[in-house]
Amino acid sequence: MANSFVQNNGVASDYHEVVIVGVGMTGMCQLHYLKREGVDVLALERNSEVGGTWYNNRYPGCRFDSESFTYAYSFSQEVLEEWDWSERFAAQNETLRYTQFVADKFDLRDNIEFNVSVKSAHFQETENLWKIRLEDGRSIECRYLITSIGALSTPTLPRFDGLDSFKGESFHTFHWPHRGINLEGKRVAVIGSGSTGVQVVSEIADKVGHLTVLQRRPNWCAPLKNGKISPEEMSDIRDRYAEIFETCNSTHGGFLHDADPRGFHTVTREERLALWEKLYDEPGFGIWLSNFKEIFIEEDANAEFSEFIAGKIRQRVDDPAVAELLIPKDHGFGIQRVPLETKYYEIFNRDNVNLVSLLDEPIERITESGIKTETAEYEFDVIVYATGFDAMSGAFDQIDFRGVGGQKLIDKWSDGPMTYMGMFVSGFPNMITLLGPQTGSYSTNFPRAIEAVSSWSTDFVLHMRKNGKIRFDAEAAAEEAWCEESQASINQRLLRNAKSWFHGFNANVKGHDTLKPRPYIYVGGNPKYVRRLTDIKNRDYEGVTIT
Ligand code: NA7
Repeated sequence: MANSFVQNNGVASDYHEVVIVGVGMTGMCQLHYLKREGVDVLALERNSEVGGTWYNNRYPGCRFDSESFTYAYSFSQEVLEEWDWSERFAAQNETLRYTQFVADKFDLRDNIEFNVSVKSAHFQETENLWKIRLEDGRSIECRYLITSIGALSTPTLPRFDGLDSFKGESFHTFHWPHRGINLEGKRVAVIGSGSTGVQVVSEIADKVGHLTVLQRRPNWCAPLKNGKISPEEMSDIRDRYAEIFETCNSTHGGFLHDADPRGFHTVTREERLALWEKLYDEPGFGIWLSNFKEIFIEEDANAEFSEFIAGKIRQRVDDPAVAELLIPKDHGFGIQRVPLETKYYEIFNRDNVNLVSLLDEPIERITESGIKTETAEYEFDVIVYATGFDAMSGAFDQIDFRGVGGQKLIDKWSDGPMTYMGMFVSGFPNMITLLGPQTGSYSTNFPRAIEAVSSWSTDFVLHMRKNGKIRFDAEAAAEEAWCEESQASINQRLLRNAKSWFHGFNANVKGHDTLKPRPYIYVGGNPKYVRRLTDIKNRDYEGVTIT
């Protein structure tokens, strides 16, 4: 690994042209792209392995809801030829193995330091460098700092009294013990009914003694319809990879699924029902993304479709009272992230599963032996918190980022993020936030967006080099305009009303327990986002001051 040392205030520190923080799917891609261009790059990873999300999350049931073969990296024909996916929606351990396979193939580990946490990153104005301090006391300097620290990498626990008093085992799903845990015969509580909670409870219901699902607001879930991929199917997929990625790059969400071209109002109700029945029966996010566009824009269209899904829930859950508890009343289908499920609703027909609605009986405290709600006391051996993440900006808040004039990023973002394209933050020169808030990636099948932004930022670093430049910064006006454009992309859609992590909302985190005035996501779609990036590059990096 190329590296050199610079003297700073008499202290020698490790120097690299680029330092990447975080080596999940995004950091790996960025590292590979820079490495193959011969850039001196070091990547820092707090885990002992690559993989990010797929390394950390070990809870039972953890798997893709993107089709495996659309989630894969497309940049290497060799990897596409050599890697077989075993399931349409691969489980966590398979995806982790995939990331390790890619890391080995491109010798990425040579440029990664594992088990290191970044404590702070301060921009050095006179030298135009970033000084990064690690938790172990060392420091590293770099010309360009690239963050790929994850959108959902800061788990959050509820703010209940007595959290530490529980005598049994309890953990957040993100911290599910890597050694595994035997739940046989145990009384298990799972708090939370987002994508994670839904995956966990569906997987463990028939393996535990008794399962209590503690649900605050229900979500609209739809069938995943997973299945094995046979060798013949894999061979067919391999033959079609080019076409698959071309399609993904052309759709709003970066999936094979794309909106029905017909207008909601131009077809009859029977035709709408026929489409919905078909989509409900098909694998993946089709039910969300291959629907009529109006579902996400018009209240009435959304209500009609939500009622269709409510009917499905009523059909699948035996007890009508339980079915009603599982049907969201505060938001329509697709306005929040849709959990994809495998026999989720059917678990509530089992004798060993019960549902506690926290809207009816909020949790008062955690006790030594379990959970006390306003109306009852429950005893458990294990409590699982599937309570989500301090999304998108949470990982940034963990590091003391300081830009020009010592400005703290956390202060700049106190009313919500301000970025240019989700990639640059004005006043924080020489920093690229690959999966930062307001990137196009959040409304996209991640790897499709990851490859686009990593490739763009690689070109950008090479452009800086080629032109002998050493400093860039986003223009404040460009940043302002991007915030407005991101907000406009949200305002057009019903999701503007969602109280969800899409908007950085998290009732468990001080400062995030009310909606912020600024947007966290850009939902204009991947093709439009990538076109914007291309235009910016073609216009000599418009909106970025390069000196
Ligand atoms: P989510 O989608 O943020 O879900 C968190 C769940 O936890 C949700 O049902 C919350 O209910 C519930 N929650 C959070 N705090 C509490 C408290 N204090 N009391 C009761 N219930 C609570 O996170 P996930 O991990 O499921 O999914 C994150 C993403 O990972 C997912 O979208 C995929 O992209 C992968 P609430 O809705 O706030 O009432």
